[in-house]
Amino acid sequence: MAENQQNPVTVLGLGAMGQALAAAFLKTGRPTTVWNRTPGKDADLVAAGAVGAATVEEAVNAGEVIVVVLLDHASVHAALDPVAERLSGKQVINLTSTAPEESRELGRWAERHGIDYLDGGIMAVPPMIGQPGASILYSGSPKVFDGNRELLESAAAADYFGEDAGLAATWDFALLSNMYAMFAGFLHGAALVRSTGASASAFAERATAWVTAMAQLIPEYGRIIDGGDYTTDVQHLNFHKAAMDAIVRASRDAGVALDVIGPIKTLIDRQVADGHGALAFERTFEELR
Ligand code: FVH
Repeated sequence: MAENQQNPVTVLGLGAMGQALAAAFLKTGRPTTVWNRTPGKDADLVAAGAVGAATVEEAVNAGEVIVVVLLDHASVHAALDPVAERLSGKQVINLTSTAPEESRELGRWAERHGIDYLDGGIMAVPPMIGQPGASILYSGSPKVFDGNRELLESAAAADYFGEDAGLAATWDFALLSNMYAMFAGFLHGAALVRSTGASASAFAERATAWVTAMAQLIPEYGRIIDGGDYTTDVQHLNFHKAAMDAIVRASRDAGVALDVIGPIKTLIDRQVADGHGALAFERTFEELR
């Protein structure tokens, strides 16, 4: 029997992401039931062939695989706790953004109720779902991951990190940390350039090329950190301190706040003060853990 006949899917939560995921599942011809706390968000999906459930209980009864795409950890419990007994023996794939410990708590909750639990972190925005470039990171039950590959890959590339339910969220949030720091750096640079009258768009063009070139160095950062040898002949922390001091002076002169760049200066200053000035910038990793 084909996977879609074996496993009707239910999607709980029809925000922007839940709607995109349900639409991707429907496109594969899989029987799909949808539910949302506030009624009225299922019209397009029902027109495309989904079954709209009036209650979460009805929705859970209809699916063997329950995909949960709600706001946060609290909303997952708010929706699932009342139907925990109904979920027993079923598979729950939770794609709600939850902190790693919250994902682990949900894994333990699921185990107590006889539910197979897979946690996921979505590395995409809703329009990317079903398109190349979207990926979802998973951890938790290998049985749920392996048994639903076709379903999962209809939404996005699927990568499995291990049985610890908190792993996907850890990688998700690590990547988001990288992303937020990059965007915040852009905002600081745009504020600097704007002080001269140049446009943020002009800066964006140059910043894109610069960040793309600098990103090529990231694998070497990884190798150095894993090797734990921070000795260097070039651009040691003393060098970076001088550069950062100048950037901070330039920012102050331009009236740009130091909220983004200030913490990086603090990290460098601390290492130099502690006698690590001759080591590479990558040593900053040691200050963070
Ligand atoms: N949208 C994105 O770009 C990001 C990409 C990365 C991953 N995130 C996470 O995905 C989760 C859902 O995101 P979303 O974009 O669908 O979010 P909203 O459009 O705000 O929809 C939220 C849904 O959650 C429902 N909800 C909220 N609280 C409760 C509750 N106590 N009980 C039941 N449902 C609840 C809400 O229902 P309603 O307000 O319409 O009644 C929406 O269906 C999220 O974790 C992102 O971080 C998306």
